[in-house]
Formats: sequence, C-alpha cells, structure tokens
Amino acid sequence: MKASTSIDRRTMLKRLGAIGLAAPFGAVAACADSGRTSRFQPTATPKATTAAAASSMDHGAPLTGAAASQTAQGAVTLPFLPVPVMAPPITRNAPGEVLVELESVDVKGRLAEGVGYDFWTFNGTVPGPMLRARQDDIVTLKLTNKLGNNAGHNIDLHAVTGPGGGASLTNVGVGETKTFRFKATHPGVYVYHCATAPIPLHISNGMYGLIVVEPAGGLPPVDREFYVCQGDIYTPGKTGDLGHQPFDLASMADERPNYVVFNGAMGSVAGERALKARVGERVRIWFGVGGPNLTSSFHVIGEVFDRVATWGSLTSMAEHVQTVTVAPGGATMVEFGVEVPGTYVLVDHALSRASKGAVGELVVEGTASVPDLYAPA
Ligand SMILES: [Cu+2]
Repeated sequence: MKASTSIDRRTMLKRLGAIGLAAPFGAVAACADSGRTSRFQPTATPKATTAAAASSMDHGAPLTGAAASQTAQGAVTLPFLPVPVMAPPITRNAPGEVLVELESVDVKGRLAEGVGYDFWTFNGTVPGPMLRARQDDIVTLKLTNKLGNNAGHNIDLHAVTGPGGGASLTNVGVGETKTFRFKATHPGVYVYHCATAPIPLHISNGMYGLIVVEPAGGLPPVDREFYVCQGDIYTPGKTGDLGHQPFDLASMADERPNYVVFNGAMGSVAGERALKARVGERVRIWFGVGGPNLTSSFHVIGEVFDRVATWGSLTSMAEHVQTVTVAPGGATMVEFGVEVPGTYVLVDHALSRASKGAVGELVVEGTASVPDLYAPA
C-alpha cells in the first residue's frame, strides 16, 4: 500500500480534534489562544530536528521540485509496514503439532506522516504475526536472524513453560537459525517478544506479537477477528518531528515515549487500514501490549465489551466491560456485537496518548439493526 493512499497524520488529527481527543502537536498554542482544544487549527509545520534532517539525507528521502513545495522540509515518505498476519482459528478437536517459522527482519518504515523509523521486526511487521495453537499442541518454532540485520535476537513466548520462555534456546546471531519445541499447556492469549539485551530496545523497535492458545473446546465462532498491539516508541525531539528518527535511549530510560501506537505507526489502524465490519456481526479483537513500558487502558468509544479475556485468560471471561487494562507483556481478547453503523474509535483511554498515535478505527457499515438502541430524541 502506498503511503499516499493511506490516512495521513493531519487527517487523523483532524478526526481526533473533531471528537475532542487531540490537540495536535504544533497546534497546542493556537488552541490555547483561542480557548478551544477540540478543533483542529492548522499551524506552523513542525521542523525537522538536525539529526533527523541529516538522517533523511542518508535515506535519500528529501523531495525536490513541485513535490518539495508541498512537503515540509525534512519529511521522509515511507509506506506503512504490511498489516500483520493472523493465524486462522483452530479447527482440530485433538492436540497436534504446529510449525512456526519466524524471521527477524530490520526494515525502514513509516512511523507517522513524514516520519521514518528503523523497525526491528518478526517477519517484517509490527506486531509480528499472530500465532495460534490448541491446548496441548506441540509447537516447533524456528527463528532465523536475516542476513544484513544489525543485532542478535531471540524469542521469549509467554505461553512457554521453561526458563526464558524459549529465549535461551533461540539466541541467533545474524544469519543464524535455531529451533526449539514446547508444549502449549495453558490456554490463553500471550505476548511473545525478543528478549535480547537491551530487551526494552528490541521490544520498542517492534519485536513483539501475540500467540493464542485455544482451549481444548475451542472458541465460539465470530464474524470478524482483528489483531491490534500497542507499543511505545522513543525518539529524540518531539512527536511529529519530521525526518528519519533514531531511537532515543534517554527517553526510554525515563519512560517518556514520543509515540504510543497501534500496530507500529500513527494511523496504522485507520483509513484504508481501519478494522471493518457490518451491522449485525460479532467482532473479536485480540489486543496486546508489547510496550516496553506503558500499560494500556484499552477502550472502544461507543461500545461495551460483551466478553473480555481478563489478563488474557480464555477460561475466565469478564462480561459487560468498558475499559480493560493491559500491561506491557500482557494481552486480552474482547468480543462485542455491532448494532449501529458508524466509526468506532479504538483508544488507550489514557487519552493524552491519542495525539501520540494510540488511536484506531473500527468502521461499521450497514443499517441499524436494533430499534431504539441509538437515535436522536
Ligand atoms: Cu531482538
């Protein structure tokens, strides 16, 4: 997908401003002056940091000619990373064997409009693919560290029982492959992540994902399943500084991210990449937090979750939940029906993070299916 055809940051912030969720960076002063914070007001374009400007030249991104006149200086134009892959529901009614092949891949991608980042990934996406097994399956996991990468990696899956969760068995230098096996004894939804030091750096750069271990009896069927993970990303300067942004160790040590994003980038779960459903369908969202640091208060504006896999347990559901707390290294599953058409906004309800990217969209099409559920009086 080309970046130009996806929702851009300004469009996202306009939408957020319209529902009172964001005073866009760069627009805060103007909003304060006017005494309004719920309306987008264009202001001066954020300036690229010196480092970012230099970096953007390294990556060949500066634009020239007519394009440059319409594009802020220092901006880099990069596509989003691909949408992460989800394994389909398990249809077996007995334990079996599952083979998972993961490859760590360094890849440049879009962090926000005009902002690039060097992601470290499993299989080229953030989060990595959603893995799936059935309770008591034997999972064989093969991890390859792609030639040309810049660091060693491994994988710790929280569904694993054993020291390091697989990390000590999968330390791979660049170009290496290692394989290990585990029995998925506990049903639930679990985070996996790279556990190579410094671990929070590897996680922040994108090396996390979810593994679902379905209970022996399976899960109730739904019409749509979605996969969203939240992560916090640390860059120098300010949110929205243009150009290719490096990782910033000091900000991470202070737990002060410039970006708090769903699926790796600001606007990654919106526009053409929004979650989509139709009125009358049942929806299931697998939601995890890679972090490395911030706990999410996951909420879908305009919905109440019918069932929630509290702390990721698929055998003890909570019902009728507004917001679910998901810790770094934790995950949940939420289910609900969609009865009223429109756009439902996914947020971390620590809402200052909305302007750092913790926003997504679920677009529901169709005609309202339940009379009197929602209407003007
Ligand atoms: Cu790693």
